[in-house]
Amino acid sequence: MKYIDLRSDTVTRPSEGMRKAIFNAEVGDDVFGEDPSVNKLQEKCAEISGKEKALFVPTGCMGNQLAIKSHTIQGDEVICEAEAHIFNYETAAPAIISNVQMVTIPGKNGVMKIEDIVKRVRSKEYYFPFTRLICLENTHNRGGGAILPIDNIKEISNFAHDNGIKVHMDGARIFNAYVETGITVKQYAAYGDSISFCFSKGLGAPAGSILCGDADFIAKAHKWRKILGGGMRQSGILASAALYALDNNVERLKEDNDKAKFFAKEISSVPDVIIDLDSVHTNMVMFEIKNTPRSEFMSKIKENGVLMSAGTTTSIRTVFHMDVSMDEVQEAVRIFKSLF
Ligand code: TLP
Repeated sequence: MKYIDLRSDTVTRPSEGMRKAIFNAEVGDDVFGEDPSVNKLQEKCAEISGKEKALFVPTGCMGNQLAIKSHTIQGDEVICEAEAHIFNYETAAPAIISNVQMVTIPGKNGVMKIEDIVKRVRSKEYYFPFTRLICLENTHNRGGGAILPIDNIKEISNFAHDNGIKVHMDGARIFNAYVETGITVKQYAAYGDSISFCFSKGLGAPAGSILCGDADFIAKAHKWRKILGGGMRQSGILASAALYALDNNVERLKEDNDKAKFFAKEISSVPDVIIDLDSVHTNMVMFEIKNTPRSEFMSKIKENGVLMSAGTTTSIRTVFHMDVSMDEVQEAVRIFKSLF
């Protein structure tokens, strides 16, 4: 059976144009710093983010973990929202790699209130850990793809910097926010000391993410990428796909956001569906089904040809991307409604 795959935008496969770019990629040994495609990508991403330097990394997880490792020292505290990817889906890597303690703050759709952050920042007594870093996630995965309001980002960033705390933004899907708000990656990144974003999600590349920051920070991250086994050789093969994605697939993310909004609105008319339409900002839709365990619903809809994934601890997640056409979205809605 050919499924309509709404589990994640990570399932997108390289398009023909992207495969041609990969085929024609100029490559060299990036451990020697000699891969022209990687160097071009890093320069381009430094420019996009307005940071001094950028480092190509295999995954979004590695980008986030290198950021934590490079900003902190052992025993520091790192604040993030309670549903953050860094805290929930990265296999406790901050504890393993950076030996830091995570402080989680419950938010709404991934948005932390400044007063909740202020309360959790440690005073300087010797017996407290040092609050070193705040991690933001934009768009927010478990927040249902929600966009962090720019004023909230600004407020948190100003507070952090006034108190000697660094800010990292996990911008895995930052371009989904950009096409919706018109706020550029550079504008979002200006409030943080570092930002990471992914090419392997809605942008459609097979693998790869980027970490951007100042030169000292990227020098540390570069060393730690090697320590963690992420020093790649002819990775221009992947960087060329990322360059193609930046040139061709950014503006089209708006279509994915629109597909999600269409889907959300349609399923909200089903009385058994619990959904907050106001939280659907980009390419994800989270919902619950009254009186039906989610595993049961997900199996049922799978039998009918639609794949979905788990969202938060209770919700079901659907993600819209370039490998589901509008016709398929309409078909998914039809199948969905037929189950009630
Ligand atoms: N998210 C994946 C799963 O891990 C849940 C998905 O399907 O959405 N930051 C954010 C906000 C992410 O959503 C993800 C991937 C990552 C980082 C990690 O990226 P990868 O998978 O490249 O390590």
